[in-house]
Amino acid sequence: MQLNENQKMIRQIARDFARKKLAPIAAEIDRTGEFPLATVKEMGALGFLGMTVPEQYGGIGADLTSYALVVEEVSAVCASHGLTVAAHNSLGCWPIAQLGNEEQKNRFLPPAAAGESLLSFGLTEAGAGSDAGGTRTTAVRDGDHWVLNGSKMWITNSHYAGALIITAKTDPEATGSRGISAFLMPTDTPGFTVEKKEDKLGMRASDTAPLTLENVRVPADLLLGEEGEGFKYFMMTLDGGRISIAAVALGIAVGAYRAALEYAKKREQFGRPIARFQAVRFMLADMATQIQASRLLTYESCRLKDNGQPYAQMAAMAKLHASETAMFVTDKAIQIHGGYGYTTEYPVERMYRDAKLCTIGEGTSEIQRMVIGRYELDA
Ligand code: COS
Repeated sequence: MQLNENQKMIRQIARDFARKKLAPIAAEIDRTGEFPLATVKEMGALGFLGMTVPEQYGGIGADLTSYALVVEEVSAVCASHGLTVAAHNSLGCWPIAQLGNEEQKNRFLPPAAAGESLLSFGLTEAGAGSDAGGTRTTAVRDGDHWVLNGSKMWITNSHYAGALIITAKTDPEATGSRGISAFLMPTDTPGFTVEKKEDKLGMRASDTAPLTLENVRVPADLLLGEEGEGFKYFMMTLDGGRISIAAVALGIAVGAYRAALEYAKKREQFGRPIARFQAVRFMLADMATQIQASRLLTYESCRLKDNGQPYAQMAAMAKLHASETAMFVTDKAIQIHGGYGYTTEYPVERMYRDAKLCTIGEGTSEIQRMVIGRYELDA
């Protein structure tokens, strides 16, 4: 893959930061589940939290490839940090930058890009996961406000968000995916509560929580885009989000591969490094091949999106392939480590647990196949 000088420089900055600042804390924050606010702020100072935000709103205004390189490098060392960056940029900043009016962009993007506070995306509900159109949260117009009631689940970054994009049904008569709208909601709005952080298998230091909305009054001028167009907006947002999760998954696979390769070269059995055995070498060959395929799909999605070409199917392919690859590679990385890999002494068991999220979040592998299949049949 050809990178320009700027992209190489950004990748190096992210790689150095991850090795210096994230490697020493990754195992500990996985154990405690503590959100790493200090290093997230440092990522803000480096510009990682405003990667896709245009410069006029305080961001870096980088191309998507540069952004994905940052997510990949960060995730290779600590996927909880990678997911925090990914959700903030692609689910928080991107829809505001694309769909917001000038006032909304000027208000919400600069603090988000500077890392003063995160942005979050409140879409999923207990009964509306894969069936995202099943949104039950309601928004009823009351003068110059909308009054929101309902609840959301699995919302990333919500305890540390300054504002959220919340989806709610604004037309109770509309069926299915119709009649849903998107709102920008500052998190200090009365009636809004972020509930207890979830205790998860992996991505343990990433912040995931349910939300409750009780008579939350949102000013009408915080409607994002057009009323009733919310479903399309979050489908578009998820198309891009899938590239981000592909980059997270790719990073996890790269991190596990690096660890397995290093271990295989050092670990001796039967009088020689295990990398000299064909059984191990074949595993490494399969891992490297799958990683390369994921990388090509992920960065091709970035290229298409940057060039304004259709990218939704490629993004779903990248997300599917990279997340399944992350599972495959982390599994093999543990196998290569043998008993040591099954302990918390080595990072590969954490990576294995982190990888699982990528096959579920922002559309399960089954949803990705559904999306890919639709494009095949419609072509
Ligand atoms: N971009 C823009 N518009 C889109 C779109 C996209 N990617 N996908 C669908 N739409 C539009 C359709 O064109 C259709 O518009 P009209 O009503 O004007 O015809 C409308 O949205 C409804 O589309 P569709 O009928 O395809 O919706 P479905 O309910 O069948 O849902 C899937 C389609 C399953 C693909 C969708 O619900 C989905 O992606 N689910 C997974 C959600 C997910 O990832 N959740 C995890 C969130 S983690 S933040």
